Amino acid sequence: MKMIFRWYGDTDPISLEYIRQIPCMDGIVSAIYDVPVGEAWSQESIDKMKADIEAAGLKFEVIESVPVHEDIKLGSGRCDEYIENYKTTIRRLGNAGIKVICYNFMPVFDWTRTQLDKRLPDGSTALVCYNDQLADMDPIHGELSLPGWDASYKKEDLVALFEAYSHVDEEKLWSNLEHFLKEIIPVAKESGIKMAIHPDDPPRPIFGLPRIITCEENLDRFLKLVDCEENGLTFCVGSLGCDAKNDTVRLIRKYSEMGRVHFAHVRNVKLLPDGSFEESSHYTPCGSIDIKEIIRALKETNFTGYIRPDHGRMIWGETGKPGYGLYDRALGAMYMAGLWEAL
Ligand code: CS2
Ligand code: MN
Repeated sequence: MKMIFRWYGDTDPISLEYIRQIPCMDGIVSAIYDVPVGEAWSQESIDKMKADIEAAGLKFEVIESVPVHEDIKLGSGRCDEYIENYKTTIRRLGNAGIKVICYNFMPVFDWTRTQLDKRLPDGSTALVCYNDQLADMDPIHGELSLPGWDASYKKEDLVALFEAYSHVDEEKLWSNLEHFLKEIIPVAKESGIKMAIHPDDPPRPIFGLPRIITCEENLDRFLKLVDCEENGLTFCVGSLGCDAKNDTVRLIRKYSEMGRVHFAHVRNVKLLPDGSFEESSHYTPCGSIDIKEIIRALKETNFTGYIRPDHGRMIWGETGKPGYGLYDRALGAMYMAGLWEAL
């Protein structure tokens, strides 16, 4: 496995120098953030990011994410043009030596939580998703108070998007995904890149919007849409694991054995009886997922892909981007590296 760390580019309060000081770190996973969704990334900005990361003594081989424009997920509007732009970005990333691209196919919202700074008994803060609070949120009729997303959409854009998605059920979303994959996977193959879809987080429909990358049956279906290595997974343990029906240890073993896991996101969550969840430290006793068995499954299937600590708590007085502080993610990375070494 190759351990990498998510970095948000020049505006990230965490420097590349600090990341390099985490002993097990091989490289960085990042993205070009100043390009509107749907437009192609310039070769220049990709090459500059790579040069900056390499100058800091780290590798740059994984992207998270190249976002998929809503028109592609809806299969309408400027869909074809945006797919062509996506292919251009893939080719340019291939030119720069990128090996894996993480992306997701969640309508409108990426990860969803009800609070980003819930204080845990030990004084740290974490991201949480409480079902009763989620049920009270209504991005269309109520105040849009979705933590982490308030600034991303204007109210009128959201209303239009929800209206557009009212004509897209799960089956339509599947066929739009299939069309997208049939277009881009051959380009990824030519470019030496493996695509790695990220599961929906949480893995169930929210606000009436369809979600399909959620469970074993659907992951099997996804992999068969285009049945080749380049059509693979970002196995996000914490996203899939916040549905108690997903046996993440068995699933990661299964898909890693098939050679279809190119990127693993590892974090722990504490599941509550009503299906709500709180993010916890990576350390197995702190959450509901057996992280030690996750690492064992990867080890025993000879996993050679990339792995990163996913969200961390805020500890030791750190402030910054929720889920993406330095300290707890560094602890998580070292915990995983320690398990790997011991195995
Ligand atoms: C990430 C996702 O922060 C997170 O939870 O795992 O936002 C992830 O970057 C995207 O879903 C991938 O496209
Ligand atoms: Mn993830």
